[in-house]
Amino acid sequence: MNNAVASRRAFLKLAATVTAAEFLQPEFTAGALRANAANALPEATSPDYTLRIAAAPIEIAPNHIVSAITYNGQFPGPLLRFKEGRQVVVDVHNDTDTPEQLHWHGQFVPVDVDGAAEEGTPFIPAHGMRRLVFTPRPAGLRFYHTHNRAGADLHAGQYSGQVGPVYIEPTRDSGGYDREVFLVLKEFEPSLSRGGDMAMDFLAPATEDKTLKEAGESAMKESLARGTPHGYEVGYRYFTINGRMLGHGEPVRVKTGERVLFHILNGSATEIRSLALPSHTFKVIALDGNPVPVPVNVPVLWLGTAERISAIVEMKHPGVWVMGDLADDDRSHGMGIVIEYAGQPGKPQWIKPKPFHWNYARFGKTGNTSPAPDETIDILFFKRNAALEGFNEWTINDVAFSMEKPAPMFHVRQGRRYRLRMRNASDDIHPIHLHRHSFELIKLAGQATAGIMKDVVMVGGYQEVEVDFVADNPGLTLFHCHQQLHMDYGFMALFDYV
Ligand SMILES: [Cu+2]
Repeated sequence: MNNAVASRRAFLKLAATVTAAEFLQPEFTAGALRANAANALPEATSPDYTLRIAAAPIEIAPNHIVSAITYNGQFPGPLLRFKEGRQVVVDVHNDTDTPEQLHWHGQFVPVDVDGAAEEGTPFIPAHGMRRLVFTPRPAGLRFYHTHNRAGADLHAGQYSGQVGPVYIEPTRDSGGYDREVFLVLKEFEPSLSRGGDMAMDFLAPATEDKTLKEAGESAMKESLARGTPHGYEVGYRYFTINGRMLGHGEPVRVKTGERVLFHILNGSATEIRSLALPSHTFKVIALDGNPVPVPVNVPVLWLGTAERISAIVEMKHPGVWVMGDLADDDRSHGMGIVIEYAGQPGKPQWIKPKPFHWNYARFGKTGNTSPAPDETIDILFFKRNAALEGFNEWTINDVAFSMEKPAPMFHVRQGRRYRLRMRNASDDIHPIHLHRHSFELIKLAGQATAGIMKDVVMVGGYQEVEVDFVADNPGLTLFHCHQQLHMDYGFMALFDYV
């Protein structure tokens, strides 16, 4: 245990049980307190944070209340601020009837803390608790969320309210901003439909792979020819930022000349989100919490499920604005937040931005300057249309993941650098996540890049994406699409260290 934290906790504990006179005696030195903490008091240590999983009403607009499973009765869950490298104690109580998993997304934690049953993390028992002790890293915007399977139950898993932000403060802050604002994007009241309307044409480069397209389209054609309808998709009725529909939460109040650092998290179970602020640009400084090599200004942000963007907005166009999703329907059902300059009257204005393509490589170093991998692993994503009671089944290298036989598919050795060559034979965009590690973007639909470290990457329809990771955190490691409907129906695989 970190000594500073231990002695502070021990101090609080002892301060409560000894009189002031006793406390002033010389044997109560820092050393004695530390020894006490190490030997006698570990179980009595109070946690840095306590999270309680329980159903609670969430008022997403005045008199408009949804019921959700939450952390500490609120949505989003409380912002947890950690210091990089300083050990923390988090108690997680589960007041529901369902065993839970709390996943520390984007952190390099061991398997028993990570929060994925597939890796072997113990469940937080129904009406029980687990104490988690770990060292937060790396610095930046992370988050925590449930890792339960939902399947066809749209009240379960990440469809409900179990999402909260984590900010791990770096040992040195680069500064350059006046204040921070955290935004969590999340939909409520999901329902199943046949076919969706998700934006598909925003990713750049747009280069599709002919072989992948032929494979995907012919499989789809055969399925439809047999009379199978399209597999289910999920849609939502209400859209929120920080748990409030557009116009019904506190606006972000700003002053002219301020530089506001927005930490934005897509907490959706299934959706890709966009965000624009009319007359302003976002200077993207970090993707998935990790500083980018080339911070540049962009007019629009796109975030796949579970992605995070940290971006500075210089407030230099006074007014009252809607920062919102480009999709009119989603924005008019709540996906936005008002940005209000001091002393500016009037209704919030929305102006549709010019078409803009999202290319991660914009923030990376040009060309392929990354070290060569020790090994390349080929990974093929495939959709079996409506194969599981109307739900699409997803395979990785022809295998749909199942908890009945969760055998690791990929084997790595510690210290080696692996290139994952991901090929997507479906027309969906998949936000692909690797647990307990970060990866470097190497090639995006044919375009080389370097230096961008992420833990989720959107792989476009019929596209190929390459990422590298160093096997430096032994233990079972889950690799999956972060779209709940996809991961729940096969789109997962395990890495093990051999
Ligand atoms: Cu997916």
